[in-house]
Amino acid sequence: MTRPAYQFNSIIARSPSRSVVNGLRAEDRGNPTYEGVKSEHDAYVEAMRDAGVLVTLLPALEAFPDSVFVEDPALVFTEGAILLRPGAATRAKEVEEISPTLHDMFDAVLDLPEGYADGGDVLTTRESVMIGLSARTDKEGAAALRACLEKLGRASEIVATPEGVLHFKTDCSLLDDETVLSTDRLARSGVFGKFRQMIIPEGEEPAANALRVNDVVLVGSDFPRTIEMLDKAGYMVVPLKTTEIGKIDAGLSCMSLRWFSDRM
Ligand code: CIR
Repeated sequence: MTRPAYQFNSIIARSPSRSVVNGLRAEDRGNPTYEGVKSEHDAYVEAMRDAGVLVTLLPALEAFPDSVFVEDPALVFTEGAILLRPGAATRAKEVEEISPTLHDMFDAVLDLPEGYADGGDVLTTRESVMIGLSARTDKEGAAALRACLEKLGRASEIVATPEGVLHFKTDCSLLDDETVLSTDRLARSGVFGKFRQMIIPEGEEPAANALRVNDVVLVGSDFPRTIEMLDKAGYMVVPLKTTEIGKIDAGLSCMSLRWFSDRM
């Protein structure tokens, strides 16, 4: 039996830069403060350690406001890493910045050869890797990514992200190997046919970007009805503040690359 898709012993995170206040956003709801993002990031790293993972914390990169969101320029698995081609021009060079770390930590490091793909569009489940098409991940990138995943022995499928939603995982997360947490708009598209689905209460859509790590589910603390729903369903919820990163369209998966390393 293969290991659960949410079992991790290692993550890579990157400290936020002061320039994070200029992070990309679809709609301007005011700049986040650096201090606020830093404190949300510190609590996240601490929660990860408490969940039992070894944290590799990379230094802040002032030239890249969104570089704290390390999930987007790469993908990591026990079998190896893939350097992606982020769909936002200001984020493209984050790949070069994370590349040396991945080459140090993984035996196999593949490069996406063409197209565009962001890690935020990729949901790893036990059976397959779901790749959501979005404004950041195009068909060419998704097809090239499938080929890279095949080299790592991973089955994959290409799915749609609802119109106007930044990333596929903006609207969903894995709760366990049989269950996803999803917004109603994404669930209605039928992509999660094989899964049990828990639907985000109306008005708390940003809570969908939660994160299962080992025994716990990290959930934004601004979303009490989602927390209550998961708690009642028996999940061990760790609420974390995401108010500041939420202003630049980020949630809990964005701030780490997670994998089970068999080097440990
Ligand atoms: C961006 O637009 O790229 C950042 N402001 C937010 C990235 C969030 N990343 C993620 O959901 N994986």
